[in-house]
Amino acid sequence: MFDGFNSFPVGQKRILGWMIIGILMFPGMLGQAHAALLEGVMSEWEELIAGKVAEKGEKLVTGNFYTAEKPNAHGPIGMMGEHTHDKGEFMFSYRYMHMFMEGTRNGTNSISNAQARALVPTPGPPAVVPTSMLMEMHMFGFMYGLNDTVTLTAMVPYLRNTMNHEAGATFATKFTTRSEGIGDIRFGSLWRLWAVEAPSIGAHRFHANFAVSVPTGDTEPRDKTPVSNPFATFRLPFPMHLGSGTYDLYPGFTYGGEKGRSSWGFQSIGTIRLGKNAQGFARGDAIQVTAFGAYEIIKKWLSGSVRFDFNHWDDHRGTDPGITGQAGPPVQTAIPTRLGGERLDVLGGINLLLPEFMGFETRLAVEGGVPIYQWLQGQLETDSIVTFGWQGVY
Ligand SMILES: [Cu+2]
Repeated sequence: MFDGFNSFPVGQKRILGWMIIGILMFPGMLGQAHAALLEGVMSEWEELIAGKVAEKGEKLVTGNFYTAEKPNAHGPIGMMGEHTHDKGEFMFSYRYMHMFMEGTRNGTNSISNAQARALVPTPGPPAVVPTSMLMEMHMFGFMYGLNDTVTLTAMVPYLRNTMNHEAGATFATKFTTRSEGIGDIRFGSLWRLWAVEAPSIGAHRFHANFAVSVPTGDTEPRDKTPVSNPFATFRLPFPMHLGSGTYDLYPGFTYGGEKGRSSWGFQSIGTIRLGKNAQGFARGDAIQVTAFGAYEIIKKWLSGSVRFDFNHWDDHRGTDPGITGQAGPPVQTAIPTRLGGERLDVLGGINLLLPEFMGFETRLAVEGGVPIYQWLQGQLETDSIVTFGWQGVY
């Protein structure tokens, strides 16, 4: 996906990474007249649109990113960085994500445990087959409107992974492994680009997303398994890791629209891994493209949403000999060239806005869905994704 970028030497990538982080850290140096970065640059468009709405007797408003309090002023809770804040606003959030995977998929087909095992080459004992996995993530988020251009963001994840397996010639041995702990902490910023609105065309807002994650998550989790030495712990394969081990960049672009009780949005975010981690590999680069529509069902209280979320992620680059070189039967989740995939999910969501209390605006939201398309290379397929969330704006 980002092959051009991957061909850069690692040193250059590091320098590029630090340059971008540097830009992130000094948004205060902006002193331009417009809060939205592309205002003025887009003046020809603005004049064109202003002319159209003037025919209806309306005046075009530019540079307004503020949305009146309504439940769908924020996007579905499964999205992040989809709204910006005005200067001085704080937002705290907590999300709980529950993702359940069961059965193996190769290409777009579900396959049996015996077929999954046959995909894993082994000179010795037959491969272990993962049968299901639960990924739970608690996410603590923070947003702050530094000025009317830049919103700063931070996110601390806490993960718990549980994977069930079957092993042995007749799949008679069943066992579970777990990993749990803090994931990769992410720091970011949202940059307001351009906004226009008029009664007949609604509001249209554009911002850029930029974030970087630091490798705070464990890339060497261990647990006991009955298929190796039963008295020793085993280095768990890649999907059980709590972080990437690399500094990762997340550049992106977001558009949000609103008219009357309806709102809609589009967002695309990339994931670029800088270099390789201490174990000698990098997770695959990735891209996410998501689009939603929402409607305010009960005014000022409740909105519903439908979202399509597409994700593509590449295979790992390199491998970790500490995982692949272990004694015992092999497993599909330890093959780095089989970990790339693609998925399209459809999700339904509800946002609930509670009445403002002492200047504090509280929201509760839920979003859940299922994949409608999945392409994998002999890995566990996703069955369901649910996210609950709480947000408080002060
Ligand atoms: Cu926010």
